[in-house]
Amino acid sequence: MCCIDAGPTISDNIITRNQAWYGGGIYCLRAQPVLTRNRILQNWAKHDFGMWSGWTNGPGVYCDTGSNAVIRANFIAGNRGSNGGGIYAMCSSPIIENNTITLDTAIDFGGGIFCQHSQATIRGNVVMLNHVLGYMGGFGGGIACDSFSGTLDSNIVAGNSIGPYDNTSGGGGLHFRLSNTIMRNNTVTGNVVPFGLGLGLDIDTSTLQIINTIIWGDNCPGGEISTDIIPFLSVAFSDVEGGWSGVNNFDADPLFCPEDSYRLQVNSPCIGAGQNGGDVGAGGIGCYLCGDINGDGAINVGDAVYIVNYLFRSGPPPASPETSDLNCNGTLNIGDAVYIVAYIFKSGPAPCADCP
Ligand SMILES: [Ca+2]
Ligand SMILES: [Ca+2]
Repeated sequence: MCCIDAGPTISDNIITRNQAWYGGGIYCLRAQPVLTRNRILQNWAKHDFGMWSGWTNGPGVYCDTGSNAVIRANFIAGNRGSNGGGIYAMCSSPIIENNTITLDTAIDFGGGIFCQHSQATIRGNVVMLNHVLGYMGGFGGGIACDSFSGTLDSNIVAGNSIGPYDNTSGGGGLHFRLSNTIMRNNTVTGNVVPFGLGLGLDIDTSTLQIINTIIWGDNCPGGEISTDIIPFLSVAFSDVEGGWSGVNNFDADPLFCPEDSYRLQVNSPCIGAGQNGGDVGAGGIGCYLCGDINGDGAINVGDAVYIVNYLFRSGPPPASPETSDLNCNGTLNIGDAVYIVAYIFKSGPAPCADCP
């Protein structure tokens, strides 16, 4: 799709396996579209033009000059290009919120999101398992920001990676260069840089204020945070593995729930440890019970009704996909509805009883 000088609402589409020089899935120029609830999957930014053939920018969504797109509640996965695997913004001001951005690949910057010469509000997203190849140095396995200003609030940035090709790479989770950013209530964890500067969070000549954020469990040789100009970095009320100087920071296992939602167990040290007694991190409190599809804390007929509504009547999605796959076959479908009915009414096996 291509939006030039336009402001359409683009919702509930599946946009998959397309290829373009810029913006494999959706390209915007001087546009103000609202993109919502789309599935933008496995698109490529690539051209095949003689000796210049190669990967290009923004394979999923590309916001080019003067685009103030609202990108909300989309599932953006498996896209591939040179920069900004899921979303690429250049000289634009997008609002990027409540999206799931996963399994996207970039060569150089921003496996999930890359904002360059842009302002953005990046809020409530799950940016997970994206990858930067980094043949000649790669930055920001999850999110990269270059000449950026904006806010990152309540995002989960987890399990993103760079490499393993070059030892000048940095920022398995996030990378900032020449940027001015406030980060509040994010969870940054499980990001990987096998070689190089390492680091969950790499900060190059930038002003960055980090509040109420978990930066923990990233697998990087240099530690959780790398920065060249420490005076412009302020970290407060945050849980940083290995510790970090600043007001009310701490270094303690955040006690994530076992279902990989990055929610916090009820005895987590992050609860109430934030500014003004708020919580630290993005994931919410309390673990999901396997089989509690509607997330009300109990397993009963309400959960059977909920999953049938979701599968057949466009009802809201389960509170946690992981704990709603009752028969543990990796998908949510009628089999799970049958399973919970059998458990409640026919003494069938307990939800997730056969899970590894
Ligand atoms: Ca329930
Ligand atoms: Ca299932």
